[in-house]
Amino acid sequence: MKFLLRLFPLIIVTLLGGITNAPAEERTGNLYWAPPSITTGGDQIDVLINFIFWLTIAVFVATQTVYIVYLVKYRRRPGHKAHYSHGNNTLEFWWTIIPTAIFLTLAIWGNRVWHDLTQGEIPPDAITIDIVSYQFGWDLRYAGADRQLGRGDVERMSLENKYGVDPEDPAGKDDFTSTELVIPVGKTVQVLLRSRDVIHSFYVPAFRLYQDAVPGRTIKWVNFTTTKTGELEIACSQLCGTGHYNMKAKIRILPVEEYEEWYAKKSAAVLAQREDEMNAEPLLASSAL
Ligand SMILES: [Cu+2]
Repeated sequence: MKFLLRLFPLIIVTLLGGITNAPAEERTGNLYWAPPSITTGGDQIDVLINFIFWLTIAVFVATQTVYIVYLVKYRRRPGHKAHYSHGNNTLEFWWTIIPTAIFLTLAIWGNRVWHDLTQGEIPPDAITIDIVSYQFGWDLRYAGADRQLGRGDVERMSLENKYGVDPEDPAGKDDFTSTELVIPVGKTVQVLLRSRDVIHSFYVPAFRLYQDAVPGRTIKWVNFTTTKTGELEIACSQLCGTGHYNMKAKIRILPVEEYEEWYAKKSAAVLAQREDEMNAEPLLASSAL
């Protein structure tokens, strides 16, 4: 108990530090709706969401109107006797058929949109990025100079091997990591989504994208193509622990040339680092003797 009490000020300071370190970006326009979609498939989701929204409004207005009309029309008054209804087969038929048809339509429509956006063919020049979530942040891995991501395996993940990289796979030797998601505009990005600890969620409203990252699984169906450059944030939308509110990563959508420049710089840095390590090894070996 005493130990906990001693720890208390530290916990408070940590929490306050966390809060002040996380100033949310203030939204100025479009406060009551989702931010504009900037992915090629985003419109399909918007049409569906708008349809459900307006349908809900229409049903709400219709049912509330009937409710109010009946309240007034059949209110208790002297000289009016209550009428007991024993059901109406025609009415029951229609109020079963219409909602069933609406729900079936939404289910099939939603399923088709989901299929289109997740199961479509991924172009061969798509960029594959390994995104690993953890309490409380995101680790990203790019393929490096050979444009081939080294094999990553959830079974091999540990604190030392954050991406579960296979040390035998030569394709992984030049992979580089990043703390921000940098992508070129107009190119398809395929995400390999994983989690090291608890369930997190990769959520980018402007991409119309929301996918849980589940420990022990590699989710391969997340892919998107952006239509605009700009800066955004990845948010985690699963309450994953005490630092959940601060779980974010920057997204930078760059023109292709700028992206290639960034990519070349990152690849070169990792190659130089590898070379240094290789040169250092014999030295270490001789000093050990
Ligand atoms: Cu999280």
